[in-house]
Amino acid sequence: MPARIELARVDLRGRTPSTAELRGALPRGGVDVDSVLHQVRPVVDAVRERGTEAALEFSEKFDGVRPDRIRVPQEELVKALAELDSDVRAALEVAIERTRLVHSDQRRTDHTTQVVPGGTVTERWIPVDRVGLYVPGGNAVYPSSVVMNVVPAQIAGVGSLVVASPPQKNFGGLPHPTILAAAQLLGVDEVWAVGGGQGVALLTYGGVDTDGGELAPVDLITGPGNIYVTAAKRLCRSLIGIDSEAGPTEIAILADATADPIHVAADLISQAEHDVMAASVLVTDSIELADAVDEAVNAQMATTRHAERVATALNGSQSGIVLVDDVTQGLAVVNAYAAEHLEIQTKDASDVAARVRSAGAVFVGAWSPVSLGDYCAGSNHVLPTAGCARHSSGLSVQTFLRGIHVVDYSESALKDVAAHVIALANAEDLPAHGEAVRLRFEGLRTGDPS
Ligand code: HSO
Ligand code: ZN
Repeated sequence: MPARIELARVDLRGRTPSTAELRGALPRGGVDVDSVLHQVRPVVDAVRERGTEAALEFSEKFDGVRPDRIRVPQEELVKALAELDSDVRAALEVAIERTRLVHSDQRRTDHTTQVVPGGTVTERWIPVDRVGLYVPGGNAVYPSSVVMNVVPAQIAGVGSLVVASPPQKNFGGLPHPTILAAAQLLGVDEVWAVGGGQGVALLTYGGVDTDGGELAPVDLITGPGNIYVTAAKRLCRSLIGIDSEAGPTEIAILADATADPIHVAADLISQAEHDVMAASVLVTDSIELADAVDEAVNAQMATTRHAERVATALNGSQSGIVLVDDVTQGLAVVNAYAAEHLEIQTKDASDVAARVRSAGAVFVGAWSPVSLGDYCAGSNHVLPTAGCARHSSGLSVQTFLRGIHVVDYSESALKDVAAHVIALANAEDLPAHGEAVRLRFEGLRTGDPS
């Protein structure tokens, strides 16, 4: 039986904390990626130099299995889907359908702005050519994360997509069958059995498979991973793009006396289940609710499956209850904290939610728990953690697009603005910039051979 849960209390009532104090009110957990860079760098270097052979050696060393080949044969994908539990399949189909629905509305259209007569700037949105989606193996096998990464990439129009996931000893050196089934359901036919730092490196540099097939390098790698995967992404990021570095998951709940403590407790536990470093934070102006949530959390601990992990997360300094004067002060706290997930369980929840400025995703009212968003709301569950919601958004179609400005000016349109270009070029002591415009109209001034 795990220890009793004692959610730490931070009392801000009667105080007007500064932004810095608000941000510091709850310490954040995190992982020190820098500390493993020296271990991962030789792995990345070896794969760059020796390709697939090095990747297979590391798989043998770290995953305990050496797959016959990196690319999973098509028939294994078909088989995995055929053998997938029918309830899981039905649930994934609903998740895919709803996620597609929401993400379809994120498509961007090209737009041309007529700046002056004869002068236009067009913004073209072009999908990344080839994307690698990393999917962890090990304890956390999340087919839902395959959906959340693949759907926006497909809707963006990414033409070539590869899923990479560690080979599993128990599954004959293939990635976890649920991952294979999810890929097949989504129409992704290229799956590689390679994970860890070597997986990221192979996606970055490409290689030749054991049967001579090409393992083409990608342009962008998305998807979560452990500290070694994150370190490898950091090391490879000049060659490839990466999504943001995900930290431990977080849930903040802004609740008042109208909230149901049993629901609040269940939601706090739900995200704590991910990770001993997960953060579960209740912000409330009701002592009665805080006390009732404490009770409810401990009552629910008796039956929760991952009790040890949950207890460690909830008793950690990154989790707790913040007491505030009222909902307005509560909003200041949650906006400063900028949680990955924020639930609003107050009176007039939609109005309160409209005042949120920083959160990865907001869940409004009693019937929109984070678990819904993790799987079947249609929203994306790859969200900014560690306060990054102050400046970043979650994964979306936009992640997989590049906007290119196409500048098209006529002779007269350029001539009209030439003096301004020249003035700014001179002001920046870059006269050759100005000259490139001037000589188009006046010819060469010095050293002109004609
Ligand atoms: N809550 C996690 C995503 C997830 N939950 C996957 C269940 N499976 C981070 O947003
Ligand atoms: Zn979750």
